[in-house]
Amino acid sequence: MSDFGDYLKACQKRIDTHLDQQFCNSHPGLERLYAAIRYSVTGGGKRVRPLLAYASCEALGGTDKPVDVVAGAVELIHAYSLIHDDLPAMDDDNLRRGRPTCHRAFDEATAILAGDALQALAFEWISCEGSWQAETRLRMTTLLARAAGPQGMVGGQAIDLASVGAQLDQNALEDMHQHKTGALIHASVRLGALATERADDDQLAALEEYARCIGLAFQVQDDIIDIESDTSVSGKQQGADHARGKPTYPAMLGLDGAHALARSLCDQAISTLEPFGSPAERLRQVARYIVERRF
Ligand code: GRG
Repeated sequence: MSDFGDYLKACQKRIDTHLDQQFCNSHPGLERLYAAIRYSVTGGGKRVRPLLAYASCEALGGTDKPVDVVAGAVELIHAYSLIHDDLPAMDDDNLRRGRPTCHRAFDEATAILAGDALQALAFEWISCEGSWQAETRLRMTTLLARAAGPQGMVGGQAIDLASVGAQLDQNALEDMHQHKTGALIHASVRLGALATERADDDQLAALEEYARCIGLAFQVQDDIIDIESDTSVSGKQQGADHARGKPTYPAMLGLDGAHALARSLCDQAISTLEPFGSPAERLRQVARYIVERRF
């Protein structure tokens, strides 16, 4: 088995190639919209969600079915969420991945439409992929819709907006993140498994628990990075979210407590993979990567 760094690069290249191919055509009259879509989808990013879909598929022995379709769909939903999250009505950010945000590089209306288009395309890709049975496609679209919508990511964003300046306890903070970030991470793991069309209920339940743990660990680590990168630059322990009045794990548990929580969630995630044996090694490595990453 190649080392994880090589695997990560191979998955990133695989999804980048797939996405490039989907958006290489010109669309007369829609050049600006497609330029904004390409700008947002092909502009880097760690590709954690596609990585999870690939690794989850591998845990079930892999497939000759097109797992790139679900890996691409979750990345489109992610890209759409970042475009809309950066808008003036939300976080009003000027930079994303070291470049101007979509609405700064283009304009607000184009950014809104690019996000809307990406969301619709994610569902189109899954529902039109004829390699899966119709029942599988229905299951996948329902799963992704719930993860993206008010019961998932959009609901989490609404809770987040309502919580600015509020005192959330740890349960409320976890609930917000399980919706806002965890739901799509969860969908990525499950969709990778469903793509094989041979995941049984016990395997899906185990993967669900794995996804719950790493979804939360991802956010805890993100809060830690936010603080530590800020500390190293300014010498002050105040991350961007904390500065915006948003509750964070380091603020609630202290930096050491947040590190301990991330490690414990990673261990829990890895322990749920025992029944899968060695095919789940990539998922174990992804769990470690999520809590060890520095950006
Ligand atoms: C606006 C509909 C709508 C939803 C917004 C998920 C979300 C809800 C907003 C994303 C903004 C954000 C900073 C969320 C916290 C989770 C997070 C760290 C997202 C960034 O994901 P990465 O680190 O990004 O995977 P890259 O750039 O690597 O793709």
